[in-house]
Amino acid sequence: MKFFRIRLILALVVGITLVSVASTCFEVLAHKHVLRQELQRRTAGISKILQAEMEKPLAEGQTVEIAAELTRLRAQDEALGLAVYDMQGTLVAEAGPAGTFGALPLGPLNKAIQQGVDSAAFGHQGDQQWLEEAIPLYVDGRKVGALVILEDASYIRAEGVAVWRQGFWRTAAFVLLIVGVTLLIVRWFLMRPMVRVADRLRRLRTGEIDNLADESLAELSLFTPLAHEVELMTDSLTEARAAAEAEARLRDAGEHRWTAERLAANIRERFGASRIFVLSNREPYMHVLQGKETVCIVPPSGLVTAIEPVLRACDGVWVAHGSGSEDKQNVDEHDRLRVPPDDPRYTLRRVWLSSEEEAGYYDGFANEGLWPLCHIAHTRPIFRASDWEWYQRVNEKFATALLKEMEGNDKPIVFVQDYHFALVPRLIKAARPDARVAIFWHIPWPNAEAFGICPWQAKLLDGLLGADLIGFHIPLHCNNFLSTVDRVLEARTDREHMTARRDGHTTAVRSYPISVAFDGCKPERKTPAPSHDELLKEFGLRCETLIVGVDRMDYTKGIVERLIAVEKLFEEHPFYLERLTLAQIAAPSRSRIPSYMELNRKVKETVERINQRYQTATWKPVLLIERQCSHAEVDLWYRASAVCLVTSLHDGMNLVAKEFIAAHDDDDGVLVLSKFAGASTELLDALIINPYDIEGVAEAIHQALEMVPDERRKRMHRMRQYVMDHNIYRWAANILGNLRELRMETPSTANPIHAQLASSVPTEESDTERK
Ligand code: ADQ
Repeated sequence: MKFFRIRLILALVVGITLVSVASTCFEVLAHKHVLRQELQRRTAGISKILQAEMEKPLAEGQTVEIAAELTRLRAQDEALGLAVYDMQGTLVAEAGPAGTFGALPLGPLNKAIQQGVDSAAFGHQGDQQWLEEAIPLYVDGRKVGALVILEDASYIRAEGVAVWRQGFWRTAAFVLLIVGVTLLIVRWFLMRPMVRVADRLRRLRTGEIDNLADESLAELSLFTPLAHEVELMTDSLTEARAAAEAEARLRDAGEHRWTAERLAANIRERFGASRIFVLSNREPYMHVLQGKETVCIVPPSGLVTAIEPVLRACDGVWVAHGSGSEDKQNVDEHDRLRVPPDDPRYTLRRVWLSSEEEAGYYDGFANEGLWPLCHIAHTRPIFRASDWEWYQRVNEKFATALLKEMEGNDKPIVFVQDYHFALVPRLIKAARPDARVAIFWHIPWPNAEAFGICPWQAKLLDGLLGADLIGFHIPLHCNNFLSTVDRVLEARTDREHMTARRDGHTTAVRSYPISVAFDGCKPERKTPAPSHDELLKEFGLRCETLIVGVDRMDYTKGIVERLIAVEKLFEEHPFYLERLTLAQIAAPSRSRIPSYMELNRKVKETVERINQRYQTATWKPVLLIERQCSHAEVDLWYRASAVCLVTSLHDGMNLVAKEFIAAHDDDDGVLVLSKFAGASTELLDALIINPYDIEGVAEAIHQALEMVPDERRKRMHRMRQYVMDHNIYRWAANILGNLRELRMETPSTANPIHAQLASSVPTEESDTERK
């Protein structure tokens, strides 16, 4: 540090001095130049006046008069000397210190006499400096001699010296000031933050991590990339330490809870050289514009949380639609990039879709056809032949991209996501029989009659049966799927082993309830839950109790039914007026589709109606927040809310229910949950409701609000334990583990592992019974 300071001071002194000397030198030269020009101009002016007065006496040979006149003029102009010469260059008369003109160089004089032009030159002798100006003298247009004026120029040098002196003192002052300020800047803005960072890293190393999460590195903002890296390092070290401690705790307690690290280790161990390829419509990293800057964001999605540790562990490939506005500018020539951008571990391959492809495949067939087909929510599916064409073409396009990525990889593992890609498993398997292919269907599978509405159901089923493993959230969806296969295709289904066999290929059908990234390994939050007043302040509102609903704006989520149930609660229990607020956070979704536009209108209309009926200046029964929030924001609303309402008319699982439970580290809060959400099969301590029964929902909310704290805590605690044990890492480990265990068979061989996998799957349950 000492040497650094000395080196810094020396560098500053030398640098500032060199710059100052150079700048003073220019200043002196410029100043002298100006003074010289000024003197020349003044002398030339005087000589012109004298010229007229000398010409006549010279022509008449009045030498004495000339001398007298020169003496007078010299005194008047304070010139150093004046002299008149004849045409032979002989001194006619002079005024000035004796001998001055005899010692003069003859340059300007000769020029004036011989060439008849004005001429000037600076001369010096010892300390003396002068300007010599010579002008020709004429009589009747004939040259008769020359007049020479000597002006004192010594003051020009003196002024130059004065400028140098000033420059010296200025340089000295600059050096002192700049060195002082620099040392202060180094101390305040460099050393202090560095010492803080070093201290932070030391505390991290020694395990004193308690307060680190709350400390920001704002002081390091001057070095944004460094601060960012330190933040990342702090986070990953903190997480790694917490994970290691949690693992040790779990091992000690003989538990086998899944964590991201355990999942990664498991994948590395079990999959060896096999590479994993994931296909989904939504990409895990998206490049978008924020202001004028391109940023890489992670779209909120549970899938990224689950799949990322897997892909990181085996350096896999994720193929997805490149939907970010700046995505195309951020890929290589093969449309690939390495992600996560801060710590590249796997490859993201982006596939581009035209607006027609998106409209036909995504908006049309997937979201206006398959989505309402699979959800019994009384919105009629729309099947257009043109959309089906696009769906097939886009499935082929993604399959081609996937196959290209798989080239050179032996026995790859392929994990396809969701109803957007029903045809992909068959396409992959046909081209690469050595691949193990699984598809997870994130939405419900309805009963066979309902699915029969789809004109292309046989092709969809055939596409799906190309997979070795098909996953649904709950056993009911597995059974519905097998019933549909039975009814539509020539295939042999086996309910005991939960398989479907077609053209010599067996597909296992299993339930894997998806979940959230909650493993109890994150450092426990020390901050108390935010008060609802803090959250409502932004909207100018207040209340005593907050309840929350978080959904994509989708007609399957029962948002309108929920609002009407809350209105019913106020009718039945006016006690809650001015006390209770429902915060409904709704992310805009699929807003180009007419049924979604209609829902949006209906939700707003219902909120306005209820609010107009009951609201006061500082309170509203319903606060509608229509935007996509970050996970952190949603988490604050969950924590500040006493009750969470999940009123789906039909839902594969519903992650909001599990997120609410994971957020409540105070072991408090009540979940009101639709019996038509897959989550209701697992979260038995929630208050289970039928969203179509408005009075029933209103009463359940009332029951939730009145539940005694002890009961609330017991229920929440049990649900938290359950979600922790059945988290998203377990989900991913189970699917991929089962896929790995499937023995790849020749058409005639039975697959004994199916029996083993099927043992946990219950037998068929009637879909109609459940609804
Ligand atoms: P979704 O229908 O999207 O998923 P869900 O499971 O509820 O439904 O997940 C929604 C996710 O979006 C949650 O993580 C939630 O936090 C988030 N979200 C909702 N509104 C938000 C907002 N305004 N701002 C920010 N985030 C918001 C489909 C199926 C589900 C199944 C999942 C996973 O329909 O049944 O559970 O896939 O398989």
